[in-house]
Amino acid sequence: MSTDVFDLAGKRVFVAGHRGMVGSALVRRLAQEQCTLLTASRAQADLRDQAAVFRWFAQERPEVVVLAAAKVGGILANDTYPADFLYDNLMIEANVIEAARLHGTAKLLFLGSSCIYPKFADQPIAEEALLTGPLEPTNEWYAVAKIAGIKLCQAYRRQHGCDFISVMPPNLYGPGDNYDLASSHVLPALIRKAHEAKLAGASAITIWGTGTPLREFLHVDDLADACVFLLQAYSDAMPINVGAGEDISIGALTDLVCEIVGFAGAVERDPTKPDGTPRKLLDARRMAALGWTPRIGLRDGIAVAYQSFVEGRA
Ligand code: GFB
Repeated sequence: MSTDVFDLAGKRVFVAGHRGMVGSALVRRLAQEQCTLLTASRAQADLRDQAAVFRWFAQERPEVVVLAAAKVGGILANDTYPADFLYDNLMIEANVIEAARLHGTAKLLFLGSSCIYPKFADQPIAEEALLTGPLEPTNEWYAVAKIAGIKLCQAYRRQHGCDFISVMPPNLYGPGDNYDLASSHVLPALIRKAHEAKLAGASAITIWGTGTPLREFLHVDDLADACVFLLQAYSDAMPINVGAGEDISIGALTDLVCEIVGFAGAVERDPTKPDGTPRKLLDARRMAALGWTPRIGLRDGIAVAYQSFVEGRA
């Protein structure tokens, strides 16, 4: 691995997907750096459209790209729309990565997900576990697209000498999250369910599955900080995990959210909904060895996310 520091100062930095939860956190974090921020609305460049992406890159010539644009969703959305999750993500990655090469982008950071690792990988999951076993079926389509993105970065590094890196976060949460119950991830769903039950004086909320799966949650502002750190400090074909260091069962997470929201009712389970993978705790030792660790604890992070959810509704 190269230990050269890549300097962001004075560079034109494109955040692809700036309206999403991750992209908007990156925009907030990059505002602290001495770089010029570039964004593209869907009307300016639909990232699934190769001609539009190539045109936009020819005009704007970003020197750095953070590829945070993706079709994302929770377990049910992944399971219901496999074609969208596979096609949209493949197109976005292929178009942006090839455009970055064509137009001489000096550094590109691709965002993956912990679901790229095998369903029954040894825990915590080291980067080397990639492609060592079958995937979790509920999100294999999304995972295959994200694995293709990692492989594109590795292939472009090998064939073209491009400094393209890949970063694997666990489940993310924070401001700008999706609170639509049919398509969201678990944490925003629990916040909304507990809040609405509290307001309605309901006696119970219902969660999906058994409540036993374990998940690791990282605040999106920690991820954005890690990405800025890695843009400057990491240059290697090996994807790198950015984790929170611990996981929690969905049942315990529900209790924590209910406590923060102030909902004291019962928790019921809907066994017709999928549990997904039993556990996906990332091994973040590579990242720690570089000198980066997360700062936002889960309880504090959920309290802030809940506050911004309430403000958003007001
Ligand atoms: O966050 P989540 O949708 O996705 O669900 P995954 C995590 C766990 O929470 C599952 C349970 O065991 C769900 O059954 N759960 C309980 C709920 N109640 C709810 C609820 O009301 N809504 C939701 N959404 N879940 C996704 C992948 O997997 O994680 C993506 O599908 C991506 O590809 C993302 O990797 C980070 O953690 O199971």
